[in-house]
Amino acid sequence: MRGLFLTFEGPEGAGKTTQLVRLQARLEAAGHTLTVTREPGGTPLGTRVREVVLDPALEMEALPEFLLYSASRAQLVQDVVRPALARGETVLCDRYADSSLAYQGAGRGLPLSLLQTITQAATGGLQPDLTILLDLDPAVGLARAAARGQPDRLERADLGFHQRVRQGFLLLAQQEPPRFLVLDASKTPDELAGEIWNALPTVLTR
Ligand code: Z5A
Repeated sequence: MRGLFLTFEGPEGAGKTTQLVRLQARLEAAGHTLTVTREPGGTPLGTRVREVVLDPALEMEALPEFLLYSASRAQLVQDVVRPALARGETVLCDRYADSSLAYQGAGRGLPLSLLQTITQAATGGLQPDLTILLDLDPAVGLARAAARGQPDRLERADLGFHQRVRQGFLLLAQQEPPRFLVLDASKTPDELAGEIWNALPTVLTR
C-alpha cells in the first residue's frame, strides 16, 4: 500500500519545521517508517537551487523564481517522494507546491493557470494526503525569523507581499478543505503539536 504524504505550509516563522520535527518524533515512536524532506532542497539539485533562490544578493523575476522552485520540486518528487511512498513510508515535507501558489501566485502575481500547468508537469499531479497550514500574522512570523539572524531573499520582501502570501494560503485551504488542517500558529509549540497529533486519525481516515 502507498504511504501517506503530509506537508507543512504557512508563512515565514510560522513554526513548520518545529512542528514537523515534533510530529516526526511521535510517529517514529509509534513505529512509523518516515522519509523527511523539504522544499526547496531534499536532493543535490534542490540543495543548489535553495542556495540560489534564498541568496539575498541575487535579483530575480517572478517567473524564473517559480521555475527554480519547480525544478527542485520535480527532482524531489521523482527521486525522493514517489519512491518513499511506493515503499509504504510516510513522507513529511516542509513546504510543497502550495508554497508556489501562495508565494509566486498570490505574492508575486503570476497567473494561477501557468502555475498549475507547470506544477502538474513537475509533480505528475502528486497531491499531499494532508497539508498542515500554520496560519500566522506575517509581522509576528517575520519577527520570529529575524531573531534568528540575517533575512534571506524572500524574508526581505515587504510586509504587503507577506500579507498576500498569507491570504493566498488561506484561500487555498478554503478551496480544498478536506486536504487542509488550518491551525492558529500563535499558539504555543506544545499546543500546536497536540492539535496536530489529535487531528491525525480523523483527517487521515476521512
Ligand atoms: N518558497 C517559495 O517562495 N516558493 C516555493 O514554492 C517554496 C518556497 C517551496 C524557503 O525558506 C523560502 O522559499 C520561504 C518560502 C519560499 N520563504 N522565505 N523566506 P526556508 O525554508 O528557509 O524558510 P521557511 O520555510 O519560511 O522556514 P522558517 O523561516 O524556518 O519558518 P518555520 O519553519 O515555519 O518556523 P520554525 O523554524 O519552526 O520556527 C521559527 C522560529 O520561531 C524559531 O525560532 C522557533 O523556535 C520559533 N517558534 C516556532 N514555533 C513557535 C510558536 N508556536 N510560538 C513561538 N515561537 C515559535
